Amino acid sequence: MKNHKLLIATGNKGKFQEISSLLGDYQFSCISASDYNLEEPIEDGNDFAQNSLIKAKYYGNKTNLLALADDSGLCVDVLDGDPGIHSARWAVDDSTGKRDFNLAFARIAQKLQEKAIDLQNDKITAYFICNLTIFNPINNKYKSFEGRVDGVLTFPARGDKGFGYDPIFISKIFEDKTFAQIDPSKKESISHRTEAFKKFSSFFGSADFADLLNNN
Ligand code: ITT
Repeated sequence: MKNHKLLIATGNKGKFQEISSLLGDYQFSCISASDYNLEEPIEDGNDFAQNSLIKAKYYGNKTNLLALADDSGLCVDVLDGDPGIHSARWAVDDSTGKRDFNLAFARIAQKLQEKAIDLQNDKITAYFICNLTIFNPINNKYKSFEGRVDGVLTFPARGDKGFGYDPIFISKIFEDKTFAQIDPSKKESISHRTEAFKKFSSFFGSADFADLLNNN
């Protein structure tokens, strides 16, 4: 039985779909943050965990609902982990304020070329991080879980599935296909979000989880 209302605290449709799919078999009835007309919170944390907590607290306190937030991004080793927590910002077109991931791909390619990286022949290692935080606004308790998936970047971008940086990322397991070229269920079998979610789901049933849900 779906006995807990859970706000999926994200405005990103790609994330919402993946998180809803991961939560499918569990005890939550999912509500989208997009159903509320809220401004986006300012994500001024120094890492994924801090930003994930900022979002979970913001949306949880605004709606009075148990909230699950996701802060995630792509980290490129040779760029010292960039774009990292700035992954969403690297896709913003300054002239329109809208997101265009082709811009983000071009920005990464340019930074790599400035470091004399050969986009076709060098192995450009990278990883995605996902930090999930669940926050209860009634008792102020929260818990965070982090996942990672390693791979390499490829240029030009390929594929039309997935979202965000998926068209330039190839996980070690799917050797030549980007995350945007494989079936979403295959991405779900290994992704950073799934890794974080596995840790989250192993928390279900624990005394700490019962404590987090306890509003008395
Ligand atoms: P919310 O803050 O509302 O959740 P957002 O898109 O702004 O939405 P982030 O601040 O966490 O989310 O930024 C994460 C960026 O990394 C964003 O541009 C995503 O598209 C990208 N990203 C995260 N997970 C991804 C994945 O699984 N595949 C591809 N890109 C991903």
